[in-house]
Amino acid sequence: MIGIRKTAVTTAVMAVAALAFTASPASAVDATDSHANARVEQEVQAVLRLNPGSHRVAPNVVEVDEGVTISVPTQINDIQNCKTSYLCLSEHANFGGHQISFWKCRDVNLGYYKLPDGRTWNDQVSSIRNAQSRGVQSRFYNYDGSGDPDSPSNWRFVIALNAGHYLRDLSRDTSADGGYANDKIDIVHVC
Ligand SMILES: [Ca+2]
Repeated sequence: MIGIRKTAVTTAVMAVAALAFTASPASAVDATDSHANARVEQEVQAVLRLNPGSHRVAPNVVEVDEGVTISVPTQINDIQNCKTSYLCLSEHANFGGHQISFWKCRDVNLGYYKLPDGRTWNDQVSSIRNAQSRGVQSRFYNYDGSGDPDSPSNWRFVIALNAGHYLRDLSRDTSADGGYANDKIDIVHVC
């Protein structure tokens, strides 16, 4: 019984994931054209100001570090795109809110990057899409609260996500270090 259910869920997840990665809503693309509204502009300027060394790469996207981008939703309830070969972490469940995305294999401390309202990205992630190449696994960690946050000896494993899959609501996914994975991730092992 359990085996059958697992198979069904996996198939459904892969089908929806494929849709999510290929779908490119016309409205979202149009809205990121030269007509970015005042809120988008204000938030982009805040991201630029709060993340030293960053630069704008699209009307609603700022590259804050090599291979790391922060994007603001063009419409409040937009589901942002997650481009092929990117790992995309969203502020809200169902891929809503602001997004921080990665395309370079590295370990990233989310505490170094800021949302437009000044919060750091650690403890904020609620959903994840992994649109990297097949066979790649991303891993996510929680800083244990003491010692060097950049030292893996101070990280606790939370959850992993293979390429081609997503987690749409981390408040429903258990964390390997106890409790649930929502608003907990601090460190991202992109690949
Ligand atoms: Ca944490």
